[in-house]
Amino acid sequence: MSMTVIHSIAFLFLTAVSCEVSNYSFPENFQFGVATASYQIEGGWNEGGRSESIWDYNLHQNPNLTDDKSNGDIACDSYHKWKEDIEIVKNLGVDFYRLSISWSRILPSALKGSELSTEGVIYYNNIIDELIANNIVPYVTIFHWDTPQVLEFKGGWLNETVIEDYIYYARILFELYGDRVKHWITFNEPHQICEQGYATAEKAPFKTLQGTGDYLCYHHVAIAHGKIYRIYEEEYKPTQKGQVGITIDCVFGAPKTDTEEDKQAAIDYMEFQYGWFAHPILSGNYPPLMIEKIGELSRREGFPKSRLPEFTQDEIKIINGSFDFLGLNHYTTVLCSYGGNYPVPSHRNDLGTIDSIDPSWKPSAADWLWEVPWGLRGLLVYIKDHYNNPPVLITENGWANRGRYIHDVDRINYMKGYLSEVLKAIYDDGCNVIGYTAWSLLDNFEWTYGYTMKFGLVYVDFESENRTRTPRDSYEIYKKIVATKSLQIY
Ligand code: PNW
Repeated sequence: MSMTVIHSIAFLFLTAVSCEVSNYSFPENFQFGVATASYQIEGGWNEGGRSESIWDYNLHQNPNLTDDKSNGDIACDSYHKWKEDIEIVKNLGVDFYRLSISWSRILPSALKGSELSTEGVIYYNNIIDELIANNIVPYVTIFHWDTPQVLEFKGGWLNETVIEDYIYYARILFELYGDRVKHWITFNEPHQICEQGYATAEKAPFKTLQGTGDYLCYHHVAIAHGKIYRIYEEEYKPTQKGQVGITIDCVFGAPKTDTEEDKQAAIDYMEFQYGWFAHPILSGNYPPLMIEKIGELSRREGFPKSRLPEFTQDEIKIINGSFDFLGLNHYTTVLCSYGGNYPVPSHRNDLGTIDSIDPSWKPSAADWLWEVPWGLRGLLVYIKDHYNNPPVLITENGWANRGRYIHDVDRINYMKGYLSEVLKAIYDDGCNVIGYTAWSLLDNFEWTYGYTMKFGLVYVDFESENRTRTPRDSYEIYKKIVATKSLQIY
């Protein structure tokens, strides 16, 4: 027997027995996709008149911000290799490709009223045309963390003037591409934009305004989202007939034990970690628990008013119900109980719970990601029960490892396990899940982990000038899942 045959048998055996997969098939109209984001793959950081985003600026100033002292100057070089990327997407057979647009590539001066970069406009125009020519539906994220540095100098998401700048930019995208793009995601993960960007300094712009900057940031993001949703609804939807949603990420919080106290801790956790973002959009305001608790703590801490800003009645009207679909990024789960020692003030102190994990959970290479497939089902049921079963599009889910690792059996098991739970949520629980997106098409610039952390279905050789792409086993397995709409692929 040849080595290849032995290898294939071992591979089949491993992937077939290591997790129990659901017998259900995905509904006929269920959409499968794969995702990337501009700063993580494009490179070409100063080409075609592009200006610096907050990531370019901060990493150019201080290379030590990433584990491998790297940045996104070249990344996967998708600024030049976009056609090859689309071929890889095409060969995967997915229904859609979720990409994001770099604001500073389209509008180098960023401010409301500023001029377009012709090269930037052409770059995305080509991509969109090529996707459509290949029968792949473009799903476009308008903002995936790469605020133009020009805006950050004015306070970024802490300054309410950014709302008008964002609206100017998003309108331009509708004008330029809305004839062909019918699926828009206004923001990727407000939680990470605001908490990691403005409070815990884990992401650009690396600010440490805990318990204040994070709340103010999301306040402006929510208003910008609501306003642009209404603008699209009134001015573009009648002719362009597209859909607008937002992607909210959530680590599912389950009680640590079945005591009443831990159950309540998990409820609080979900209100603060998911409701903070979802509640305004799905129910019109911040969760009552957050309004009450942050108001009370702010008073005790000597603040003249709550650190959680208040929406006006007009804003509530605009934001409430501002979605055609709800994007969900989900990777992992934690166990909740009360406690923890956090800075005062801070969002985590306001919440008042501590996260732990079950030692039986399989860890990934990322220190925040364990394989807990049932958490995804729990989260989908949570959304259904709390928010009247909205259409949920899973816009990211994926597994991290290190190294080349072409035979990535761990990623395959993770994906099958999580997709099994999606099937149970659809058929056993009646959740309205409309699609699934694998993160990510390519290994890419994984923020402060640099290139050390790999989420790709496709391995990218960052040592080679050509940034050679090699599909992993998970790419082949996902291709079969997509083609058969089933997890029973052997
Ligand atoms: C996402 N969590 O971020 C981002 O949208 C991607 O750009 C990123 O590459 C990907 O996940 C992998 O990290 C997240 O703590 C960061 O659960 C953290 C969490 C979730 C998503």
